[in-house]
Amino acid sequence: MTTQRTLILLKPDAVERQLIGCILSRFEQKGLKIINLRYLRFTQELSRQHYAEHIEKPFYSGLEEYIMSGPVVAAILEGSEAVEVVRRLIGSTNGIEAPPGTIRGDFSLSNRQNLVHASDSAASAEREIKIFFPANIHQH
Ligand code: FUP
Repeated sequence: MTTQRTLILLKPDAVERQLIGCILSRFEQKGLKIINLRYLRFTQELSRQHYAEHIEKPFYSGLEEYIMSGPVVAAILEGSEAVEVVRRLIGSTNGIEAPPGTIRGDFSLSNRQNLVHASDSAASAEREIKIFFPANIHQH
């Protein structure tokens, strides 16, 4: 077992629906540690940086509009195999298809307003942690 860190975002629909505590609890109950946490708003520049792999996709403009539509919460989670464990906890992208018991499966009916982002690989986690927590990369 490898201890890993991963980056999660509670997206604008999660904040608007007052699900911050509820969603963070799911990760804490699993045994993952919240080792950093912040509240922020996406700019267009941050969206293009975070979602760089999607800029050319047809859904990008809608995705950007959504991610900038309200404040988000960013957190670093740490635990055994955290990247894979967190991806399993959130469920597949589309809330309609995500299995019951997953966060998206329990709380979302959308493939855009799906409440939470989580890094999809260790390399993505490293890249994304640096984006959202640039000052802290050497402190933990
Ligand atoms: P995921 O890794 O599950 O967050 O999903 P992707 O990286 O494939 O997509 C990133 C985000 O783009 C999703 F969370 C929601 C959004 N999206 C759309 O808005 N429309 C689509 O058709 C697909 C994804």
